[in-house]
Amino acid sequence: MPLMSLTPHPSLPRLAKRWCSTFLLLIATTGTMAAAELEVSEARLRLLPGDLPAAGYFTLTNTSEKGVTLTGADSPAFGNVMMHRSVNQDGVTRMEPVAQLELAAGEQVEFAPGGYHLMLMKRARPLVVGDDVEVNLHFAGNQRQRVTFRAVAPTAQ
Ligand SMILES: [Cu+2]
Repeated sequence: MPLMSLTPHPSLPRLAKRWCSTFLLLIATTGTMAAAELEVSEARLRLLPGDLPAAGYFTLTNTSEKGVTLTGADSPAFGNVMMHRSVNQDGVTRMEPVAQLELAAGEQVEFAPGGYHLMLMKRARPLVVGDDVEVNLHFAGNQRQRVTFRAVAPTAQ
């Protein structure tokens, strides 16, 4: 019996294809905006007990000279992040999904209780008040900006 048997080589085209898609993925996830173009302040994450979703609040200012479109967010600390808006209709407050939010040059938008908010679901790890949580804001044109949110108490505004 031969000690070494001839095993088929892994197909080169397949390897090349796999490498290419990895490479493309890297390009797609490293597109970050110049920090000067967008300002995020008061980024906070309001924790609720148990598995209840957390709410993300912040103020976003478009300091660039052209419009930007916020399209969503993700976070390594949560399985699912959605962009919502609370609306009051006939005395009843309900939430509706927000697909995207356009900010003209110089415009500022506030994510705050009673209005726009990020809804962060499926906590990937336990979080306590005072924790720093990374959140990536997504913008049209495959741009993203990493923001550190501070975890705050359920009663915080
Ligand atoms: Cu919500």
